[in-house]
Amino acid sequence: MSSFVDEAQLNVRGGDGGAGCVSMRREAHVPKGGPDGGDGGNGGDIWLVADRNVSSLLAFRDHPHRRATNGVHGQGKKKHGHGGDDLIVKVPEGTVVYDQDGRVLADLVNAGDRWLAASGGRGGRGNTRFLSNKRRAPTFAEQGEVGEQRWLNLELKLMADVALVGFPNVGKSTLISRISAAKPKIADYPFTTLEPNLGVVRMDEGDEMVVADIPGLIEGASEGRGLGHQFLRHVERARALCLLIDLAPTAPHSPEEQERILLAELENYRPELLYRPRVVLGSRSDLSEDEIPTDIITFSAVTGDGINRAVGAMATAVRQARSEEPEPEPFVVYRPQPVGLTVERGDDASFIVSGRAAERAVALSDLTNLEALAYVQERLKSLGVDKALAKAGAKEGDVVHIGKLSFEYAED
Ligand SMILES: Nc1nc2c(ncn2[C@@H]2O[C@H](COP(=O)(O)OP(=O)(O)OP(=O)(O)O)[C@@H](O)[C@H]2O)c(=O)[nH]1
Ligand SMILES: [Mg+2]
Repeated sequence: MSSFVDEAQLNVRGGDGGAGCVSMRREAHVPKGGPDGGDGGNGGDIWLVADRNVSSLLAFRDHPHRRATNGVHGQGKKKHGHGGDDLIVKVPEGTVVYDQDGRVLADLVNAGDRWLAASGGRGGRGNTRFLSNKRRAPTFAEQGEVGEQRWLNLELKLMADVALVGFPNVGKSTLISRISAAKPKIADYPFTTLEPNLGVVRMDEGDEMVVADIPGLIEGASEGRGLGHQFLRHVERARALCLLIDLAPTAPHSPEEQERILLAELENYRPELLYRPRVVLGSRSDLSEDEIPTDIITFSAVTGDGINRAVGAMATAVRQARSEEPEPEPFVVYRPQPVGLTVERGDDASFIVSGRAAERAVALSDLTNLEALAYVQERLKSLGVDKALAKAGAKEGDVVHIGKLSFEYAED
């Protein structure tokens, strides 16, 4: 089945971490209480999850921003802030996620596949955590880390939920143009449609289904007549089938004959097609002059009569098909986190240190507080930053940058 490509941009932002609290215990009869500032909560993460009931990326077209909630700040009396809620963003099965440079980050093929799109910021630790023998009354706490933020490009490669199967000129393209945003060519002669058109059709409760308008089939299609195989190939990967029977008097066969021929062609091509959930609809009912067989739902795409019923019947077949499909094992896509420590030379002979832990230590700290600054230096040393700088050839007085922190290297 030719795939239908839909594209959208999405901006995701994890929640910010809450700040740690600086607080000292105050109690009657205890003149010098120790620190009791609680930690800030972590910001919420954003996950993209493939969902069978979402059929397009339309939801992102006008509203491309998604944000998870922030962590709450810590408080005195060792009260920790609540973490922010994770945000689940539903995308259609078959959504491929790219970064701004066109690299594939995730491929969410089956319902339940999930991918961490943006991590929430870590909550800052309260001053209680910086208590040590040397530091009896820490006057600093960590700030919350800002949530990860980025633009993603989403691309959808999807298959149809239901294929419209019928003789040429029965009104397949007219129907899809009426129930979706698809704009296929419509004309009063056979074989107007030569390539499938896909349209997203709204069902109830916000669910959507993808309908494929395919070229008309004729008797002998399974033996290759009228480009038969090429067209039948399009039917193959649809979850459900919708047979359109022309009720107009100009139809080349009676309604019963049309249904019989279409089923025979499908069976001849791939017998298993007969086991797909299917619905039979009578089209162009406004032109009909004869008694209509009562067992089929009829509609007119021109007058709109019976259209809702027709869509409802298609939706029922699609729901049945979706429920009969085995649930695939959900698959979690992890993006490897860059780890370790790297030291690079800047243009101006300075040194640039990067690495998650080191950058984090700097980002979380209030660098205007001398005690906090002393703590960061200790922390960087324990992470091996000093050694890495020495190894990279840093000399006394060279400028070093780590995130927002810049300082002069001192050999000790
Ligand atoms: N009166 C009436 N005419 C219709 C109706 N639906 C479609 N038509 C007309 O029937 C003709 C064929 O419609 P199409 O939608 O192109 O038919 P199709 O099944 O897509 O045809 P192919 O692409 O050739 O297979 C057009 O002239 C339509 O305007 C209907 O409900 N009532
Ligand atoms: Mg057509």
